[in-house]
Amino acid sequence: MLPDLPALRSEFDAALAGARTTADLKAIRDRFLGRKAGLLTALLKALGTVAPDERRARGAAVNALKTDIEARLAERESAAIVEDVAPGVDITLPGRVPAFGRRHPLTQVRERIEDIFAGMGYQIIEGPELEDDWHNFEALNMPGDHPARDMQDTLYLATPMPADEQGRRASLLRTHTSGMQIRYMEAFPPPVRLIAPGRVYRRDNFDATHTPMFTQVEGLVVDEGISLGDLKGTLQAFANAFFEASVKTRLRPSFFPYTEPSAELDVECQGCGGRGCGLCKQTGWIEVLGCGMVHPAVFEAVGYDAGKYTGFAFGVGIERLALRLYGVDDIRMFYENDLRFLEQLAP
Ligand code: 2U9
Repeated sequence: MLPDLPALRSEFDAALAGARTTADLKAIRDRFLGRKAGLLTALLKALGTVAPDERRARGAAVNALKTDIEARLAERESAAIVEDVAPGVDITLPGRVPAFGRRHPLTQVRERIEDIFAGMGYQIIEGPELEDDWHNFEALNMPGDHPARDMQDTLYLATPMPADEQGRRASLLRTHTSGMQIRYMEAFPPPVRLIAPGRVYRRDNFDATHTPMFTQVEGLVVDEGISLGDLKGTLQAFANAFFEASVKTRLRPSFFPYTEPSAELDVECQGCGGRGCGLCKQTGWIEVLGCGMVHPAVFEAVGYDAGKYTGFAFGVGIERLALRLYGVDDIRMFYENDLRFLEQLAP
């Protein structure tokens, strides 16, 4: 008695539904399609015993079932490999895309500046944010009556100490990273070629253009025969690298107590090519940094021979540069950690 085809089909359906691994499927393939003992193979062999007038229809039905079983097995066999790899887990599902973090725009700007100067052979030095009066002011040609030392501008720490030591040993939050260059020169003889990045503090309230903390990168080069030409050439090379173009620059006279002469470096606005736009407030120029030749009084303070050595220094405010670079109109945006803002400034 030949098994009837609908029963065979139901048995196959049930077996397939229960199969998970390639081994399960192989067992099903052997049972139904096996060359020697396969049920379908047996049915096809048995066609010879079927009455001639039924043989044609029976043959077609058996072949149709065989074709169907083959197709459905093949489909499941490719999927089952997946079960072998990770049972119970469908690894063909699209993966979850992890949320990628990114470096903060201020970090990107700082690292960009660091990379450029490191590429020119500069050391990168870092040091304490808590500074003393000597390193932050006195050694930088800012004596006791200098306005920048005023309580209005500088954040001092209440450190108990004898009144006569107040001035010299006062602890303060550094108002620039220049103290690091003083420390370096106190410890090492020339030549000097370094940058000092870091956070600095000023007694400001939050508004669109001020924060009580901001980030600087300062640079210092000291050797015999260092000239204003070296400063200009270095800053031009820096500006070209930073803006990835041969940019037009200009030096404007300025004043800092620790440099003489002093200047500010402007770069032609990359947004409008110097014609004037919102980014450069219609001036055609972007103010990038302050700089100058190191004041001889600074060399004297650290014990360098001011008759023998000259040097240049510069300072960049990262936030202010980033504001101009990205066309952001409120510095506070950099500190609010609003991803809608930060993601717009992704590289
Ligand atoms: C030593 C001698 C000289 C560092 C300099 C500037 C000019 C400057 C500002 C940029 C924007 C401060 O962050 S800001 O507000 N800085 O313009 N900085 S020259 O001069 C030095 C530093 C160290 C020993």
